[in-house]
Amino acid sequence: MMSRINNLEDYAVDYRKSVTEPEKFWAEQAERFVWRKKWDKVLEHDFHDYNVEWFKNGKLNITENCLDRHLLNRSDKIAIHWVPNDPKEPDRTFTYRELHEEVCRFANVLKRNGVQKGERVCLYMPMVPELAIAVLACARIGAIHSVVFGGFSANALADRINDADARILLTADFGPRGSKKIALKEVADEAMENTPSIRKAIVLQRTGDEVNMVEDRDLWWHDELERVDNECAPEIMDSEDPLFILYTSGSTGKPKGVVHTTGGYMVYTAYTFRNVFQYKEDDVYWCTADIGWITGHSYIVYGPLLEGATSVMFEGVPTYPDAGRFWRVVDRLRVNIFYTAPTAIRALMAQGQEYVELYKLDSLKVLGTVGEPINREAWEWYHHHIGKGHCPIVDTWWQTETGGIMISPIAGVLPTKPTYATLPLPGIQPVLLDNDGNELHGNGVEGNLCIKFPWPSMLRTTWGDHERCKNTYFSTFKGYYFTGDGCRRDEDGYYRILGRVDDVINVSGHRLGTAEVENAINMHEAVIESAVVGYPHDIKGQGIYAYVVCDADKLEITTVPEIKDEIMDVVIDKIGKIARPDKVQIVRGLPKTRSGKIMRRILRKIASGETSNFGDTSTLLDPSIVDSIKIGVVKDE
Ligand code: 6R9
Repeated sequence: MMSRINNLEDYAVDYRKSVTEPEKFWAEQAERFVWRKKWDKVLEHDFHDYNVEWFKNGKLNITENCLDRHLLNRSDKIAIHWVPNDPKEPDRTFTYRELHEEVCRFANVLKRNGVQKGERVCLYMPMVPELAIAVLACARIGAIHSVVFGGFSANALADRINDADARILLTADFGPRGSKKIALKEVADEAMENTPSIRKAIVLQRTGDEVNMVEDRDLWWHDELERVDNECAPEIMDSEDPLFILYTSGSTGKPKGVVHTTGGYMVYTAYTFRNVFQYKEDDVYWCTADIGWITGHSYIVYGPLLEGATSVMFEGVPTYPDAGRFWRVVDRLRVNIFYTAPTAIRALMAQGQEYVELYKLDSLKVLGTVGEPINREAWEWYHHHIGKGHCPIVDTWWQTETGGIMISPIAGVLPTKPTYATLPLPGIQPVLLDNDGNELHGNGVEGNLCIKFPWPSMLRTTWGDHERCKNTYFSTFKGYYFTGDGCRRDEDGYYRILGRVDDVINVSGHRLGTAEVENAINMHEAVIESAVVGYPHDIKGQGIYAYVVCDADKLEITTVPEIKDEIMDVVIDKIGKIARPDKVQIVRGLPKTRSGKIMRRILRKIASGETSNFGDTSTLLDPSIVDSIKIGVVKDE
């Protein structure tokens, strides 16, 4: 059996097999793991009345595969190397043996507090090792974890707890982030005023600052650990038992609880981690995401541990204490594989070269990006200044719902192309559909990105509402999983994600990707980033409205009207007159969610003259940005 894709031919062989004999292909991948009982059938599926089962009736525990399985050969290998927010505080490391012990102990804490198999545990934690430990402890005893990013508000937290009917909340006193401290316990207290299902909160002392503890409800993490031993046999789970719920925002309604199950998720996250990043036994891997997002679940916790990797886990932010923080950690820990988001790359790029030049970065072999389309300028900067021109960049396209990476280069194996996610991984059958649902064949086409065959880590349902899952993902195009993204397959058959389809604008009958216009605008040397939306236009159908963030230093030497003209010229130059923005507004920042996604819904409303009814804005990082944009809105001439 081929264990890793080493060259283009391996890729072609694996890919072909994954399409012609999918069950055989994935069974071979699954054989690498410990199963307490083998599956009866690899796959059963129905994309019409949505139902998918992988490794049916297989029995296993994912933590046995993440931890116990490595105790023979990797027990002293570092599993997690944790780097705290404050560089003066010491790092903490956990070998596979130590991590195994910590997970078993905390699993016993959960059991002691009455957590049963199948019950939901909500985690609202800083990026500390205890978060990863607690996630794995849930999986150890078959409880379903629901991690809520530490930046969400009390209301958002309460909604998620209530939707999942969680019984236990795991939290901490405070969460250090840059020069600030997030008052997690205080927010949790406020949330728990409206969460009748919560029986107990277990509170980690992270900073040691004083917090309010409610008698009979709140327990100290360290006290609880003293009451348990470190033996905990893994609960034997069915392949299709839920492993976790993770809430994600859609274009409408309240956040959905995306449900992932055990067997397929395990096989797919391990397979993709090993292949996409080409992880080799002694490599040090660092994913800068937060465990509160899917990237953290699949590529900080499960994927790397399943593969016995050494991972860096980072508590801080890219710009604290200065914009060289990432690169200092890379040099100090000799990081080989570095995986981050385009938004971070752009933020660091804007801070200037001097923060990069201080560091060697000679340990780096592979770079990755995830979460949004990467613009060409950021790609080139990452490639030249961080990768020194020799590290392949894996631009990984996937979603909370897909569980793992779907379209991506395989580092060093598939040739990369700036701004392209390139080709589907084995097992993934993407298709592009026109708006009437017809498959677009051949190359040089553009359409709605759908997937036509199941893959092991796809979402199984949305918590408590299977109809919603069917309606959101399987009803727009009958018989297909609809991603919500627009995509182009170029002349070479390479895939380029154009952004959410709801962001496509149509100007005088010409379809334009907002990302495409932004890429052009971002080429202006004074521009840090931009967001483009469509707004109703009497003559053209839709006009183009551009919100642009400029480098303050560069803005000083030219005037705002000059910059606006120059920006329009760049767009005309890069795409053509049809893409020329009708309105350009220089703004101090874009309304972003805490995960770095631009809330275009708000920008579209402002551009179309609305000043209220922005819907759910609970995920906004800095709501004051919205007000500042409203004040400066560009009116019709
Ligand atoms: C993993 C993650 C999913 C949406 C997705 C798409 C965008 C993610 C991308 C990308 C272009 C990439 N997206 N990766 N767009 N290139 N490499 O981010 O999950 O938070 O659910 O977001 O993000 O629009 O549909 P999630």
